Amino acid sequence: MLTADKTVLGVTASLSGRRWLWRTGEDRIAAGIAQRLDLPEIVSRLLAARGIGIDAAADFLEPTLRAMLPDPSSMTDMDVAADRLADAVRRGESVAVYGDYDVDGACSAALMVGFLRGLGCVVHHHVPDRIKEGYGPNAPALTDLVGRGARLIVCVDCGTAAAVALAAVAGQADVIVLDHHKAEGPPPAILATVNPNRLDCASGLGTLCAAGVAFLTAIGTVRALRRLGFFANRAEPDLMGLLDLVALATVCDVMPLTGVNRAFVCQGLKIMARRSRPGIAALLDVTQAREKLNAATCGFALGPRINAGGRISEADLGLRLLLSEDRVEALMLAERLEAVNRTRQDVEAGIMDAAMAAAETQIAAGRPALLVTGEGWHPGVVGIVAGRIKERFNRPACVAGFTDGLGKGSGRSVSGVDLGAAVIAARQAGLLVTGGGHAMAAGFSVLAGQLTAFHAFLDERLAAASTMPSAADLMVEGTLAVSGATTEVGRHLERLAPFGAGNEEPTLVLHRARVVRADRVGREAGVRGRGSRRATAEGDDVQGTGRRAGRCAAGTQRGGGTASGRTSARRGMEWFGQSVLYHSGRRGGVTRPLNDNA
Ligand SMILES: [Mn+2]
Repeated sequence: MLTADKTVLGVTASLSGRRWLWRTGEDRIAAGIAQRLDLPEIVSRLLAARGIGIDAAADFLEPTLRAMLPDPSSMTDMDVAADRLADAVRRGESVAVYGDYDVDGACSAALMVGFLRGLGCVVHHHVPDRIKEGYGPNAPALTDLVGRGARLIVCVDCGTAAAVALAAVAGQADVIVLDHHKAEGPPPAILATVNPNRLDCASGLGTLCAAGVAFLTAIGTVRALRRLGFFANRAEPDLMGLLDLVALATVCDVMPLTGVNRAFVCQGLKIMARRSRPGIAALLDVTQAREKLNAATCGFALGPRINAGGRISEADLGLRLLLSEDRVEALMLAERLEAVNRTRQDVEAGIMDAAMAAAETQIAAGRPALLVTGEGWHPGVVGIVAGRIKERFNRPACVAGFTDGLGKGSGRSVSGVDLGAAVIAARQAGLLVTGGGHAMAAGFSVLAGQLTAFHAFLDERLAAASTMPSAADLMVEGTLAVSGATTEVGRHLERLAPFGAGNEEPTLVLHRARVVRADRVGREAGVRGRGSRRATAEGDDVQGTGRRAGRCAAGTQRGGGTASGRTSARRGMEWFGQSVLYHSGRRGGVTRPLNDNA
């Protein structure tokens, strides 16, 4: 499905060192899709490049829950969990929801708390503090929830690996885990562990985030209650209204936006646009997100702010915002998160320059794995810094902050390099205090005295990374002339949205074009390439302004060529170019794109 056999327009190294490679699907499939659905060729080619078959194309363009929603009961333990929750509802029991401090944790907790309260339960909740308590359930917090009267505890986005902590409340409360983290062994000895990634779950739903699992659990619970006649004289809850939370969590947990996840996000964005949840509406107002709501709004505007509380302030700020039913309170919480997020950015900026410089030195020394540390670096932001370093150098990168001789760190990897396995192996080799993760991300803690040995271990284990190009390849899916970048084509391309993991924003090369002006747009613009950039492109006598949505790369080809007359390209290119018009240094010369690193 993915062929990358030759470079696009002969670009073997852009100014930022990237190769431009084709990402294309099979011509036969593209042609079949175009014919079946009467689409412009460029759209059918993009669908084929995403591995979408002829029969699946219609559902991809119109992803309905009716077509995509799986049977909740296909997940191991779901029926037990749903029956127990239905029981709690019928008896009006006191329930506790134990969450997590990231966006998926906050969303899945808000979903469960709201759902159960709506059905009449008394619901307590707890979100652990990242630094004081760490990830996952802990015995003191669980015991406290029992002390507050909870007879049923629902852990969301955590709990699969918490057998020891969960044993603390055995016999005092039933425990249900709704999680999606990969299980390494058997589930804990509790009432129910609903997790598509537990070893014995054959549902095939491994790409759900925890909020997706919680949503399916809500459906299962309503179904159980319906069977019991609970709704004989009362209305059933509006489960679709919970999809804004599922969409937000799915995007922010970087789940692939395909299959049922795509349906969740499409429907959830519509719910969000109705502004019925005061917390999300308030956060949108505070962030002044003016563009049409899309996956990027979740990933870049809402997500970081909800996360900010858990990173450097009160862990449950995000959950409280999502649960708020009062617009005034919601606005106050949103403003607090906005302020916390600014502080987070400052904290991060304070680390970034030093970390980047250290990484650069290691690159110059030829080290395959980057490991940079600093005294007092805030453990809540080291993961973000690692991600930026990884992107800049296309190498696995770990960043740790030290306090009292103990470093708490986080790592991010490039595809094809399993960082999590290396960190686990380092822990097993006695080089780390704690360590775990998966292929693309890992967390660890390390003693100062072990740092050198840990870095050497990573270098050896990840030696293959040193042969990777210094910048990631840019995958290009098509070319356009400036005159071809019309509003109509743009509208068709937007039907492929929402874009994100598993369904990347298309990158198209705008050829025979020259950027004549480029301005930065937006408050965060240019700080770390996060903002958007407005660019004016000129293709002979055609001009256009690119802004928002899509990625568009412009290069000048040798010999140039004439685009077809002056068009409404200004309007036509509205669609394009959040950021990236790339261009050649010399007009008509060899293609040397200035910047595709945005
Ligand atoms: Mn999660």
